[in-house]
Amino acid sequence: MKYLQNIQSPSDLKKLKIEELEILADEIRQMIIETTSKNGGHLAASLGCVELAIALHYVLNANEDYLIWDVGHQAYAHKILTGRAGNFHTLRKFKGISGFPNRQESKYDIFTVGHSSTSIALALGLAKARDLQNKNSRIVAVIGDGALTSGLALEGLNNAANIKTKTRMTVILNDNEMSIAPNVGAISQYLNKLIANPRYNKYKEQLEEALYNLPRIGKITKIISKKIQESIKNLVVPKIIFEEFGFRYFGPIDGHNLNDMINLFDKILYYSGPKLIHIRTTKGKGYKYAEENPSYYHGLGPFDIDTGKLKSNAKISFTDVFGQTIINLAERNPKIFAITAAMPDGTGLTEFSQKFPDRFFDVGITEDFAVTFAAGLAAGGKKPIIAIYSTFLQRSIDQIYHDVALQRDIYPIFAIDRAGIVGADGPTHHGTLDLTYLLMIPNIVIMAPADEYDMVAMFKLAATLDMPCAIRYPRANIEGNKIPTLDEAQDLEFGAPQILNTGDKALILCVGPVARRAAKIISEKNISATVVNIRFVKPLNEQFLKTEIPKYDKIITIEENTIIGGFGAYINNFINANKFFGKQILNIGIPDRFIDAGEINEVYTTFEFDNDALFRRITDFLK
Ligand SMILES: Cc1ncc(C[n+]2csc(CCOP(=O)(O)OP(=O)(O)O)c2C)c(N)n1
Repeated sequence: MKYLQNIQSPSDLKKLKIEELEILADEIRQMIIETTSKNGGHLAASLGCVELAIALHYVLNANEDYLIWDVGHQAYAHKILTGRAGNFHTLRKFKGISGFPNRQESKYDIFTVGHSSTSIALALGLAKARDLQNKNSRIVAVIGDGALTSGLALEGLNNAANIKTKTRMTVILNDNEMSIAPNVGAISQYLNKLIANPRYNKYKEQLEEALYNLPRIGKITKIISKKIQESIKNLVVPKIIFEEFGFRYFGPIDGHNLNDMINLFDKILYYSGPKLIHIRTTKGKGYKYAEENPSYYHGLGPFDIDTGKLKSNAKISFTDVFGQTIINLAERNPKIFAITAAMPDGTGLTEFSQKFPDRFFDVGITEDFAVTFAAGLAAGGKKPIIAIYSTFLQRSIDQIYHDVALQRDIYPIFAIDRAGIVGADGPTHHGTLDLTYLLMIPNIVIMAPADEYDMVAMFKLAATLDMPCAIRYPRANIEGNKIPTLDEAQDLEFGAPQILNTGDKALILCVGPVARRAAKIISEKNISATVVNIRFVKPLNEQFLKTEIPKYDKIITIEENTIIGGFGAYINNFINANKFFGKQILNIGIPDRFIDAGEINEVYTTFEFDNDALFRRITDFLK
């Protein structure tokens, strides 16, 4: 690593020549590939942004300018260039370097991010604050073509040229034609048109030059020339939407050409007003397998560099169970539709999309739209299943409340994946809140499977219910080695809990797979307690609870959700409301703080949720 070893901070870059920066880019790529091959991570997007990160840090002054990465999964080169090369081997590890920009980790990470499409709004806010302080910093937001499809990003564009907010800032649109899967929608089609028509900028430059050389006759020439420019331009090229939004548009330019990018950035980042630079990059650039299959290498676990193959043996996950089950359901029920917000692979819907192309919608990174769109489908007589990760569904709380539940008579199904601790992606991605935000909404059924049989039975049941249903399941493998068919999973009675152990010292009410862990601990350690897989978090099975709770002095709840407003709190309310006074209660769940990244079991230890800690906490409580 000839050049990389001398880069302690971005200012060290400025000592290098372009040819040397090109070698540095190779060294950074090598580091990214080696580290992600061991630790897993967001490989393809980060490989696509190596030259961009170098060019930006070369031009910007990191001590006074601001560089904001949207989502942040593409920012590995940025991390390496900003003093973290030495620690980069700890990427995504417990107590290691975060997989996303993190404000607490480095002053060069302007915001902690992980959820998409925030960069333009953040940049505008920063720019406005800068203007009010009469400072001169350059502010750059880097956003992908996928992230640009979200309403939040478009709201950013809409406000950038607003009279009150019109300000100097730059959006760099990193266009690789991919979201995680190929990008979708009109914006992506439009960007393709723009790329197919690169005449625009050449033409504009020539025209500007010609006008500059005209004899000056004051303001009028300027105004007339601008008008001529506009009208001729509209004849020869597609309208530049970004200019209609008040941005100056530059591009498309090659996002792997350091020379071109450095020259352009150097020239225009101080231009007044909002600017958008459209760069073209290749996702996965420099690693053959990732270039060939950028979706697969978007984010993955440890892999073998030579073959590109994953190191871990494929096991069956809850996501796989979901994917197969809704295919099985859709075969029987033509009303079943599936919706993903840009994550067909991650949510297990790829096969469904191939089998039922007309009943599948990838709506881009638009979790809020996805829910409201599903409400429309449901009102039109369909049974839509919206598959979204718990953390991203946070974007849709109002849509679930207002567009679904409040309607009273439309019944979509929410398939909430990655509920609970997700591991190496860390606090931006842990699904710690969904029970809380769903419990507060009336008229919705919330289920949580403890295993694959529960899971299949729950989807089967949800497809028949005239109520909106949410089924939350973790990023985890199932214990068994096959996905149950619809017939193998016994029909589930609405509200029916499952009693896993019986005993007299305590009633332990559990949500999701932790029920099986708790039952195992209880039986292995010979603790006399009743362990219940509650299955239905809402509505509670009042009859069952009214019979069971009075039998015990001690009640324990266990859930992989924040304890604030979660299942435990819901049970506490139930106990109070029914005047079961004098009970001792222990609520086990996720504490009221942000939870770090790491292997799931390591992360569990940080809040005493691993098996040893559960045993200790239960036995202490029973003493
Ligand atoms: C709100 C939200 N939804 C979904 C995701 C998952 N996600 C991470 S990156 C990504 C695709 C982003 O595409 P793009 O902006 O084009 O960047 P690229 O990976 O192609 O560089 C998605 C859907 C997310 N991070 N945030």
